[in-house]
Amino acid sequence: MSIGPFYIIESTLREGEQFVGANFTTDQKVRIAQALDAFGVEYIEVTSPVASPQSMHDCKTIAGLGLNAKVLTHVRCTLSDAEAAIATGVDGIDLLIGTSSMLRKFSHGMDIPAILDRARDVVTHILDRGFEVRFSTEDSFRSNLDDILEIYQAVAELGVNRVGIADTVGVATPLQVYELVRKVRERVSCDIEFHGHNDSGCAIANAFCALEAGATHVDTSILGIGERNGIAPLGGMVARLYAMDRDLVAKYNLPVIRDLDATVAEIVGVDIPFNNYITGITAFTHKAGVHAKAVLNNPETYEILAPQDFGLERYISIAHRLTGWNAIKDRAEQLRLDIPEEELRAATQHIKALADEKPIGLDDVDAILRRWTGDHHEQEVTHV
Ligand code: HCA
Ligand code: CU
Repeated sequence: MSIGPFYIIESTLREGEQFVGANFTTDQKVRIAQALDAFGVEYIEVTSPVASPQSMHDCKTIAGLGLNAKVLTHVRCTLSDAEAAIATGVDGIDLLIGTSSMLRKFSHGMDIPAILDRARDVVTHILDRGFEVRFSTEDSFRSNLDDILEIYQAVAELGVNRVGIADTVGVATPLQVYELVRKVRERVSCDIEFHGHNDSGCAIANAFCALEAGATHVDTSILGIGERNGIAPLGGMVARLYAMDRDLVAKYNLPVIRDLDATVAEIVGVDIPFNNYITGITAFTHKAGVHAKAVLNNPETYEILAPQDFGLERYISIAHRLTGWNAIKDRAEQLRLDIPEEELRAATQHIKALADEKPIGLDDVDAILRRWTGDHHEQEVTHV
């Protein structure tokens, strides 16, 4: 399986603004947009200008920053929303309409022929004005397959740049995503975007499978923020792609991920989860003696991501009962202590026994190693 050319639609400033903790100021949005641009995402999606007066202002502001990334705004499939979007100066417009029976009944009340009519009007209107258009069906996986295929085909024939598949409720599995993208691929020749929520933990896998099946665009947000528990996180998506082939993400400035995660975490008032992809505090920490030994010999033994490629460092944890003498030896070398192997092995046993008795820290290990050299010398002195 391989992945063709793909593009990231970074939606921290749209889907991410739907995260309960997000109340971005204009300045914060500008900071985030500029950092995303420095990272190198191809698209930045911002909240609809009709959401509020500030949203209108922010949409225009981001569109006017002169970023390398194309700026998109995300609106309902109505002529008035489309008009408002056109007036902001964005590069493209992402249209969305609900196609599941539930959304049709409880949201806009239109049946499929009415959706098709509406799509025709709005898409043509935007294309005539020279804007890039994407047309997406909300809750695609709980929509009738024939309905959405018909809609995709109709809008593709009108000339949209992309059709969008949305797993709005995070219900899809990677295989289902793969199959649906394949079916859409057979029906349309335009680009295909995938937007997937993470309610059941499949967001990254689903986005990745979409690309494997021939999708060209995937939506992400920083730390995955969005409605409920959000969508595929940018960092995790990059980790997934890098793990398949580093060259896939060579076009991005990877160390910026750390700043992006830290900045957005601070702005929305959350901590970066300890087990986060790339930037979690333990993402490059090795512990067990067997792991530590192998990583010291060759990091790739237990690392599919090279921390230095992300401007980060690995950490080998040695102050615990699972430690091994190779890791302790490495620490002794860092401290410039010259301790013979046999002694190091004995010191390691001592550290393990002590860690069984109580939690210990690196300071304790260092003190033991220093003492061990001392003891050792004293013994030699006594022997002489
Ligand atoms: C939402 C809309 C959306 C849109 C996705 C898209 C979704 O529910 O707020 O435009 O592709 O998840 O369906 O985010
Ligand atoms: Cu969404």
